[in-house]
Amino acid sequence: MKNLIRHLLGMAMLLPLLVAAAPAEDGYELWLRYRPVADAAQLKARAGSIVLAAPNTATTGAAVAELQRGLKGMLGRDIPLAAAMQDGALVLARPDAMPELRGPGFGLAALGDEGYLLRATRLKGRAVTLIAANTDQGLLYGAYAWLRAAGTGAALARLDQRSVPALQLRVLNHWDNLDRTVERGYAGESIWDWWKLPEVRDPRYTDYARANASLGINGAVLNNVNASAEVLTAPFIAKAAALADTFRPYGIKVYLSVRFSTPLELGETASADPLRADVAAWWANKAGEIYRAIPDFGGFLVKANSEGQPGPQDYQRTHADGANMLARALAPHRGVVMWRAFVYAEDKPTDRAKQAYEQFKPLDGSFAPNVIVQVKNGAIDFQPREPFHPMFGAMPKTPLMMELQITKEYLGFATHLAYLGSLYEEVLRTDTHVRPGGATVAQILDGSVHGQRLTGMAGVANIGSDRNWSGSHFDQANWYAYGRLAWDPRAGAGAIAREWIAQTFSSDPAAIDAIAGIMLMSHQAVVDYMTPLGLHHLMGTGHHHGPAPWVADLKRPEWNPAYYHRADKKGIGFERGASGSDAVSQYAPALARAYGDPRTTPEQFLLWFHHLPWDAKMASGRSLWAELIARYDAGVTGVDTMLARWMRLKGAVDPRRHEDVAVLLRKQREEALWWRDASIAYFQSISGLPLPQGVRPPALTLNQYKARRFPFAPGRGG
Ligand code: BDP
Repeated sequence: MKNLIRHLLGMAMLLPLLVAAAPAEDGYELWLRYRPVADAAQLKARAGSIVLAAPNTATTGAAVAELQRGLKGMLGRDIPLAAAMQDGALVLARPDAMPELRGPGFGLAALGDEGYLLRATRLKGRAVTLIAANTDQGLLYGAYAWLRAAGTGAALARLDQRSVPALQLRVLNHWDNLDRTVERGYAGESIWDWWKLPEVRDPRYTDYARANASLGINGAVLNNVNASAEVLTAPFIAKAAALADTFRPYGIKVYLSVRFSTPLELGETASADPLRADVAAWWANKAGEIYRAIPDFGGFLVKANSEGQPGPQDYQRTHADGANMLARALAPHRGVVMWRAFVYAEDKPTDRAKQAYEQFKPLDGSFAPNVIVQVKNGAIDFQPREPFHPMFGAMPKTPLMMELQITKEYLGFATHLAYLGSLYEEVLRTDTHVRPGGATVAQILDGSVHGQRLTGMAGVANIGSDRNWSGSHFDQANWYAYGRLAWDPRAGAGAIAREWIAQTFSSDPAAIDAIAGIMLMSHQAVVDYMTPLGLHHLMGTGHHHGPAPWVADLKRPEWNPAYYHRADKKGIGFERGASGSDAVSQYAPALARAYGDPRTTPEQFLLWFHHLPWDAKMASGRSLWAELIARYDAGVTGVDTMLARWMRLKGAVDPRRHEDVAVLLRKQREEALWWRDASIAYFQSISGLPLPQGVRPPALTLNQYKARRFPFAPGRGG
């Protein structure tokens, strides 16, 4: 008894020490935490040593180092690099170093330059795990895939996976300015410390590269699409080159956003007209200078003639004239131009949603082969929910890449939990109807429908210098989901969420279920409390924080929320059917018909495509007015549920991150309520209708909501 008491006392004294020994989780490690796994025995049996049957390069070195780091974390042991094959070895092999892999049983030829094969098999009489690829890059991706399999509890002894990326360019777009502010960034300053580069290379740059390589992201556009001419001066090229050197072993190419008028602004030409020989020569020389510093430079991203940015139209030239001139400068170096289709002009009365298609569709087929047109997922601007952009499927002779926003400019910044895997999946899986039998947006992107060679996807990064990278723990999942979908646009958002949770929070199946449940309901909740039933662009002016559906006095009509909802005494919504702007006609005929008629328009897009009377009858049997209110309420209830479910996870998730998330969910709850109340107060002032029975009136008056100001909201950039 005495002994037992002494023992217990000893334990009690030890406890604080044990707790102190486990470092508090601050999110820095992302999904590469490599914590001890439940089934250590199987892992031990499959990873006794590492054999490198491939050249020893910076990239294979990174693959081996990551395997060793991962195994050290998951098993608590240092795993040696062995020369000879033993049972239980992890074998990283290229066919040129291990010719037996050329056999038909391995099918390596089909893996291309980036794919990999993971297989539990026998080699040289030994039971091993093979990680095979044709290139070092493929081996690195394979190493990460094996670590993911190990970390998510896959049956390693039966492993047989092969994977090839469906898209070629899988890039992050950083909207980072050279002064370290980040346009639409909610995770602190830019991670690029331009001032200290190129001499100071923050170790974080390597961790950034590791995280991206683990997902297959192979490019980073370093600077804001609203680009400064300075980025193409010698000092900044040297800074970009330092980052490129750091990323190179991880297969990540550096790209730059360029300002179309750069030579003019730097005072080196008298014009920026793309058809002038001196302008073209300037760009060709500049490309040469860049490639001398960065031999594998990826190319340029260009925002031209959009939101006040200069472009070829300033000289009565077309987007194709501008893009092709830059493409010619990059072509000798195998660089590409990613030319953005996010254009709308203030002098055009046309529905903003129609303008990109109108400008680009006639140019189909006139772009140089190394130009890819970058199109946002929807035709307006990264709204909580949008129908897919009608350009997808409508440009059979032009490579198109999709631009998704990972940073949550219109979805509550980094404070609201909104898992964007659901949003991305919804767009990618939509049938464009451009051919009989169907063609999803994902199939348009992967080039299989129109035979495109150049393919890609871009994600506007949510990364900053916050310790947790993304401003909140759950925002890391959006970076993760983007990367996984850029590799395989047909992957499922639910499966991706589960995989992320297992590596990030907990490998306990019950916790994974509970967290996945929260994530998978989050996007709909945000849509409901912000912009239900197809409403869009109702956010606060400039910063886009919070509701401001009442704003109607801004200079450009399409900057006003009132332009988008068009609510009046009789009804609400933007009529884009034949009797309105006829934006529906930009879709394939089957979709144009469906979207053109409110009875066949999916309810989630109803007010996107139609202006309807307040008493229109909805599927639920309610009037549109009552339905709208019910949706706002559902959004708030959704956040209540998310918070309640999260609170039940106390103990299942480490205390620090549990509390971090709980604090944000409480803030989200307040803000969801604010969205609901302010929106109802405003729309009621327009419709003049009473609140349906039992509906709680807004807490404040409309004027009180209108009076809110956010002068220091983050993300406005420089
Ligand atoms: C909008 C942003 C703006 C960007 C623009 C773009 O509000 O900051 O510059 O898109 O994508 O969403 O060019």
